[in-house]
Amino acid sequence: MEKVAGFPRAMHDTMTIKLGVTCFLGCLLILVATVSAEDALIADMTCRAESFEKPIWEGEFFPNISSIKYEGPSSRNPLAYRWYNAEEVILGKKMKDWLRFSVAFWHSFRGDGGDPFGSPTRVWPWEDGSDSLEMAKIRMRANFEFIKKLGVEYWCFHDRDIAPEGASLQESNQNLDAIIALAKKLQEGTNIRPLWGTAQLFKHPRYMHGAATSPDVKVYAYAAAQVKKAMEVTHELGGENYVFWGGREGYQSLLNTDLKKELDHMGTFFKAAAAYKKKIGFQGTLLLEPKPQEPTKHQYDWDAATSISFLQKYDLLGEYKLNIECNHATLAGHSCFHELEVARINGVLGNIDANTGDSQTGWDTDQFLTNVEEATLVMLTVIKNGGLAPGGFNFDAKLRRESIDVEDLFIAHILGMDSLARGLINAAKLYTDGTLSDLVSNRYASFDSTVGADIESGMVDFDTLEKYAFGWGEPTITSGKQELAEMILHSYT
Ligand code: XUL
Ligand code: CO
Repeated sequence: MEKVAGFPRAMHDTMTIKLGVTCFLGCLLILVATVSAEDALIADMTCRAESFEKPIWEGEFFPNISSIKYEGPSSRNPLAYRWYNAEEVILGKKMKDWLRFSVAFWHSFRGDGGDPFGSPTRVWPWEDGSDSLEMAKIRMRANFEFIKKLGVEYWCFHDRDIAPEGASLQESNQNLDAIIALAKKLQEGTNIRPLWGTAQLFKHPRYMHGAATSPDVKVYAYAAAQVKKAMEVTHELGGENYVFWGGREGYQSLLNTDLKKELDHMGTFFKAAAAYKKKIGFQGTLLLEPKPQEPTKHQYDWDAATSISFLQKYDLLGEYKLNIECNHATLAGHSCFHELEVARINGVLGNIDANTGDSQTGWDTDQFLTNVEEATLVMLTVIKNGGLAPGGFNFDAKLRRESIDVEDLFIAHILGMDSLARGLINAAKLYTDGTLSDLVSNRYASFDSTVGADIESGMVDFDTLEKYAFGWGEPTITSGKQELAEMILHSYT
């Protein structure tokens, strides 16, 4: 670990920034007060020396943690992978290409452990707690060191979590440009790129009635301008997708809401976004992220099926896919497997926000997905989908409020990555073995007959079906074999 003046490099640099301010005030006090000439001189020299130091944190942010390596399932090292072996080939593809892991900037670098009942618990060592541009630059450097040490290649961001909101839209755009320039520099010579970017259209009070679904045309325009800029910078950084999560696109009361108008506005907004994507030559996939509620009581992108029918109605199906988040799936009363399968069979499975909820907690806890059976089912869908590229797995997941060490941030990601890697290994065996898919196809075997094939191609009318029903008589009932299906799944988890 590099040390400067007896402190780890990173700690020293933060102190330099803080000292810069305290020194200035301290200098004045000491020089004005009646202290010895020697004390005043020492104070003056210290202050000069400190104020000449560049107030930029350029040292290591995680000095005690080196690059995370694969050590295999028997390892007991919490800072090593047990299952995620990036180069290992599974069903003809490297693990890293099946999984395409991404770090979510907002949780990892803006999350502070605060919840509706309590104050923040977590202050990363480099944080000064401000929303300044300088602090934003420091965080971006920390993000890149973290990504490199984890050995992943993607990160995801909202415009406003990487750069502070300014006094005007123009100033916000300038702040964003400054951070994007730095991120671009940090990406140079690496394979690191954004998996996706997005605009934060839910935090600022202007969006309290919605963004694309706001009743105020000025808010609609502001949101469009924000998306325009966020899409431009995602493109500039070589981002592979662009996400729309409509946190405020819904209602709190249907009594004051024109449902049709709001949905129509959302449709036109998404049409304009798709047109703008083409205009700037952005090749990334546009993704809608369904969530039923929270923060609003009803969000329009309720679940995969609702979002697909919305895309169909507004003729957007060719332009958009879905970003399925597991905790959003459970909030909608589904399993993650259900949402993924609905997206897959409709050809719109674009990306996964990998997280999970807590069965005893009713809200979006955004925990890291660590349940191996759930991970196996998630990966079974991904295998059937032929992978997710250009999408991947974004860890839209946060540390619990009580986890406050930088080491916890690594451990959480390592466990999340290992769980999905283990899920991939299990799902590949389950898929190759074929017992489960045979069980499923056997249930539908009667449709393999000539009559069945004719029915499936829509050639048989009700009169003909009635004739068959009279002739065949009472159908014999057969077992659904759910327990056997579960037994097969368990034999691979
Ligand atoms: C909120 C959520 C968002 C989106 C991006 O529940 O999942 O972080 O993923 O706006
Ligand atoms: Co999400």
